[in-house]
Amino acid sequence: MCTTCGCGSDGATIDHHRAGHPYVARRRGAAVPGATAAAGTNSKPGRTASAEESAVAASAAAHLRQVSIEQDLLARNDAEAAANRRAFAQAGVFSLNLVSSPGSGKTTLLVKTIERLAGRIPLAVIEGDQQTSNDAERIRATGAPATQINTGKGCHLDARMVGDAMTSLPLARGGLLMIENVGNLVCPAAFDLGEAHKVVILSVTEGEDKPLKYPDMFRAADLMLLNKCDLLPYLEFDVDKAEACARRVNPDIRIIRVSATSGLGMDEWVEWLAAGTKASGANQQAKEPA
Ligand SMILES: Nc1nc2c(ncn2[C@@H]2O[C@H](COP(=O)(O)OP(=O)(O)O)[C@@H](O)[C@H]2O)c(=O)[nH]1
Ligand SMILES: [Mg+2]
Repeated sequence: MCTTCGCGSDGATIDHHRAGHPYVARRRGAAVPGATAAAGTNSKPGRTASAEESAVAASAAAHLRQVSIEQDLLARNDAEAAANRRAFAQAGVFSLNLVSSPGSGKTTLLVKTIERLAGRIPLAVIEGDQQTSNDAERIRATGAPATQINTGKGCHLDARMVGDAMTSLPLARGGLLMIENVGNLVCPAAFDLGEAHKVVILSVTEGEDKPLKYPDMFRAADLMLLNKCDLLPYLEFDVDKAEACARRVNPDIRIIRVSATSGLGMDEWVEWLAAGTKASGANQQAKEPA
């Protein structure tokens, strides 16, 4: 269950492509632990609570239970994210979590990025969508390995899904793992996958004020790619205003203006990726005994 919208993740499936058959994500641990927090009724001995008092007590108990479930859920996700992060560090892999609304151009950007990195950096991709393996197929068409996660009714990837999916992907030292999250500017902000950075993609057809409307996501991201800049001549979109909105919620966010289709800004993005993979690979090598 998602803490934000209450959606479930029990129906998630992972297509371990190389295994040649769909794989149902294994369930580690128990289902969401039932919270048993009980609220006191504040009643005195010998006095029966009024209907209003009972309703207030029931509402308080429900609220406590909800808070407790959310804490359990996020704590469990954080533990699994920490395990993923250790695995990435041990493997010397630079991992990114690409988040955005649907249609901002994540898969197109990935395809173009893979084409530019060909022969330079070993990489793999995890694709997240509610249904279909269309995006994994688009990635595989480039020659890169990709695993598709279908979240069913779920609106975000969680650390468990990523931990399971990466078992069937080749992760080379000094390599790159790019995770395309489910298109959603809300819930993926709350779920750490163990990634080095969240990269938020905003496209110029979405409106300048999206960072103000969905601040959690822009606060959680270290880099914003402002995509589809090739369309600017045809739109009333104020780039400076969009960037100012992003910096209002996250003064440290780095921003690169790009167009996946025209190639604008792609050199800067690719160099950012290359620097990250180099640092991740070098960090690990430094820890290995000579
Ligand atoms: N004009 C333009 N269209 C783009 C660009 N990037 C993606 N698109 C288009 O946007 C649509 C959604 O792209 P897709 O990569 O599927 O988005 P995703 O849902 O975020 O993965 C497709 O029709 C793409 O061709 C871009 O830089 N410029
Ligand atoms: Mg996509």
